[in-house]
Amino acid sequence: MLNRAVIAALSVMMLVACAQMGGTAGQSAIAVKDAWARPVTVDMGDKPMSMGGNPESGHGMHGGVMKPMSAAYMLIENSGSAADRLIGATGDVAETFEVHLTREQNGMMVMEKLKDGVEVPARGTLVLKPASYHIMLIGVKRDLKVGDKFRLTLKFQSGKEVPVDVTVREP
Ligand SMILES: [Cu+2]
Repeated sequence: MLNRAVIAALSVMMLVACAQMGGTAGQSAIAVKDAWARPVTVDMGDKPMSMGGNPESGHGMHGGVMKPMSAAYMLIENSGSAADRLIGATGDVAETFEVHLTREQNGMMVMEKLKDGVEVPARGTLVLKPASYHIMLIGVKRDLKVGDKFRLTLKFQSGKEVPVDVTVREP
């Protein structure tokens, strides 16, 4: 037979359990896998610049000035029950970080800056990959050679900031 003390204790335990569930419901839970970025040479010397190929690689015009650029790719997993948005990144490897989408327009590959970022669905994965979503590194400050590592901090709409170690490799 249950006495009042036991019933009270059970009630408290159930309340705590509910509060804990409530605390995690409606939140994103972010984990990042397989982060990598394209190599880039910052000091071009007198070597000619290649203007062709994939717009995510190498050197390009940004704000009318030729700046060394790279792009970072990764899998962003959200095991939480609420969607979130990747809105940007910070780090010391470049001057500016932007969330971009590469897509085809009139037979040309063009990059679009996503001012509102990109959604990471609840219990889903956002894939950043070449010719699709990526984080553009604009004004890269040092050579990024294959095998180098650097740190980015991803920023999400929820306020979460997620540090990521990125390895430089060829696409
Ligand atoms: Cu880009």
